[in-house]
Amino acid sequence: MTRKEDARFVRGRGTYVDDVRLPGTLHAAVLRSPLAHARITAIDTRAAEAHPKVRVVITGAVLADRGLAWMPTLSGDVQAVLATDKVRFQGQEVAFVIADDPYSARDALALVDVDYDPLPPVVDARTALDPDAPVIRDDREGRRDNHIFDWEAGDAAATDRVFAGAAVVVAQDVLYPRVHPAPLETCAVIADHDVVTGKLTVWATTQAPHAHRTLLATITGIPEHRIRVVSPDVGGGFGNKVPIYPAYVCAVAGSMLTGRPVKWTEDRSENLMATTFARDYHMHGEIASTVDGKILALRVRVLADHGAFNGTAQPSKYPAGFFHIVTGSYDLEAAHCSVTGVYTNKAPGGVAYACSFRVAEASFLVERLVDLLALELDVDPAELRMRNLLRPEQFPYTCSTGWEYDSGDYPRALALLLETAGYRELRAEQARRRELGEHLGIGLSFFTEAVGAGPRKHMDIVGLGMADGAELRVHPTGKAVLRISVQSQGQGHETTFAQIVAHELGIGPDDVDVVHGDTDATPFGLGTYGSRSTPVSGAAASMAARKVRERARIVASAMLEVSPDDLEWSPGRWSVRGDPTAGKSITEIAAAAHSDLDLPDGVEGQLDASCVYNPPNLTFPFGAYLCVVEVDPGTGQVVVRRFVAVDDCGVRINPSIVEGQVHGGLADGIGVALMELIAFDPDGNHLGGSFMDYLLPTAVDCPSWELAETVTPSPHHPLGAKGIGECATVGSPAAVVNAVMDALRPFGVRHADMPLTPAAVWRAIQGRPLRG
Ligand code: MCN
Ligand code: CUN
Repeated sequence: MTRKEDARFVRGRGTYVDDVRLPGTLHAAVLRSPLAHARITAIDTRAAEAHPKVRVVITGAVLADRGLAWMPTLSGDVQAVLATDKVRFQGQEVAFVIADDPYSARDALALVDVDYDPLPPVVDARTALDPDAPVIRDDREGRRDNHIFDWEAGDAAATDRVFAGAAVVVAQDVLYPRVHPAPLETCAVIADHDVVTGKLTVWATTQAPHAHRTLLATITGIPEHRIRVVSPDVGGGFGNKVPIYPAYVCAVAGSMLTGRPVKWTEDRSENLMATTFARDYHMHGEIASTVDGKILALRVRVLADHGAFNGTAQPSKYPAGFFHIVTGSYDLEAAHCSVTGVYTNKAPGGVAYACSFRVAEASFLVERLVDLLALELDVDPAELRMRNLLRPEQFPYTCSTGWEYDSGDYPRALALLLETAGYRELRAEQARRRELGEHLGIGLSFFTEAVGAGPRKHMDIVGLGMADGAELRVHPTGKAVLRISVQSQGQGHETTFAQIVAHELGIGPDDVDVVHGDTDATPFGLGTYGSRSTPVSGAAASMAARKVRERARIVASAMLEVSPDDLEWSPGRWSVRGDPTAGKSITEIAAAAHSDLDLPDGVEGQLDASCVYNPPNLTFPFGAYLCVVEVDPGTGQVVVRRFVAVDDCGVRINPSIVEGQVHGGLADGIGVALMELIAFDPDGNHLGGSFMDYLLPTAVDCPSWELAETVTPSPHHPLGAKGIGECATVGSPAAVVNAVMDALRPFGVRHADMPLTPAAVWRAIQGRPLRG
């Protein structure tokens, strides 16, 4: 089925926040810090306020008077809404200017005079804990360092014992650099506070409208039932639109101050400089094995750069997200990982960009280590993986860091990959080409993803348990409307969720409309990230539809004057067991449920049903990827020749949407591996503030993807589906980097950090690798 929403998108009829026009709207612009670390000694707003079109200039002091200068982050920290004491990263919000039009607001920024007293910045996370490092968060009571948290998983002692006895140990420092989700639509908001009713309506481009409503209530003190968050069409999220940003709070404050709607739209540089980044993990990994390549254990230490405020968006018990899935797809005797989070003078946030809460970093590290082990043992990396993958009979499998993998057949996926790619022939071609002095590289990766957070007992964000609601209304004519808590940013929920209901009720997907992105019109839920929509909300939709089906059975039994137990279901119809001609369709039953029929007990009239789905576990999709590159040693240029991907996300609701998700994620992987980087100079100046500097992959950089699939249903999801949205972004960077390292093997290169730009590759060949 093709995507329902594309009919409006390809006609330019989508409605994004910027398309929302409210009468009397004022426009805002944000004044940002030019320095990475400085004390603010004075702010003079008089000239800006004198601008004929400026209505209000909001500073930290104005917010402080209303208790709004600081706001909670998603990780239990606080973040400055507008700086009062210091600025802590370049691009930090200092003042919010509201004017009659966006151009005047921008112009007036130049009229705000801020005196800064520069402080030395912490730019390299590896120096953040030095005793003489400048203290970034001197606002924190009793804390005089840049330390945020220490966290560990696994059994350290058992792991040390296995390492002590292991014949082979390979170690490597691996940087997963800071990258950015960079959605095409930047962040935007319109806040409209009605002074008469006290109702606040916020149009925002968000992935989690309900969570934002709760947060806005907490921050502003406006009662939650008087807040409505509307997230219309969203032009890409990739995690960038999970948090609340300071300008959103300023827009609310601005609307309360002016009594008018206040609109703010970020530009590209602001988005790249100041909104949530991804990764920035300095990892040290060790892998232990026997001489014949049985992998025994993994030991990992991480230094995590969280920027100036700890605003990572992940379940609160997991400060390093799901990084402890670093054991990957292998059967290990022991594993231990520890993560230390530090503050630096960089933009806050973290985790975003199709990462599944740090599975991206974990998966990249273990797949690099396995390749390095193959190099050390001089065995084929495919062979080494095949020998060590979990076997199907081991599922459900509890790994040494505590995850319970629900289902999988890993050897089958790897075998399919090798066959689809023609692995043996590829290796033969590589050998031939090497003799000609050409540098073909073949890289593999195998990943296990963990998506679909909760269960709510173990997982919450700011105290909100991770479960999702769905409400299904069936109209008298049998047409249905599904209301869901998750919010599509391009994933096609209007199509797939209609398909889920259609499948359960045996009606056409065109007979089901999906409503999302409006807190007044949808049930509460935690929203779309961590590829949780299908595993959690999809399950809620399915269970609500099954309740409708059961209700329909009772109505049908009254219509047919038989016991409900004597009815059997076939798609779209309840009929008398053994007599398929005596039956009633869902459409007939819906009409009867709204009619003057005497309804039996258990049906109040109508067929509507709802469900709050609390997942029993995450789902664990997996995949095997292979990348073929050619490297020009003269220039360091890498060209991706082929990319073969086998994905298993359980039952696929819409195969073409799944393929689209995989295509996008593979492109992300090429971007991260070869070109994307948020870099800083030693003063903390941000060096990637436009798409000229922050390179995104285009079609030219991508080969024609070669996809294959296996289907291992999730045993606990009602439809057997697992999430797919982030799989390819998680799994693909390792395949690309492993391919480049394979190509560089004749030069004795073992490892080089991403992004493998021509300069980085050339330096690696020269034996002088660029270091993060
Ligand atoms: N699907 C399916 N069968 C499955 C699994 C999924 O048909 N077995 C369908 C789903 O029903 C849905 C799509 O594939 O239409 C993705 O589903 P899912 O894996 O549940 O992921 P989410 O919908 O929760 O999307 C979130 C995920 C994340 S976290 C990021 S980041 C990301 C991604 O999706 N951001 C995206 N893909 C994106 N795609 C687009 N176009 N834009 C983004 O911002
Ligand atoms: Cu980690 S980016 Mo997605 O979960 O929104």
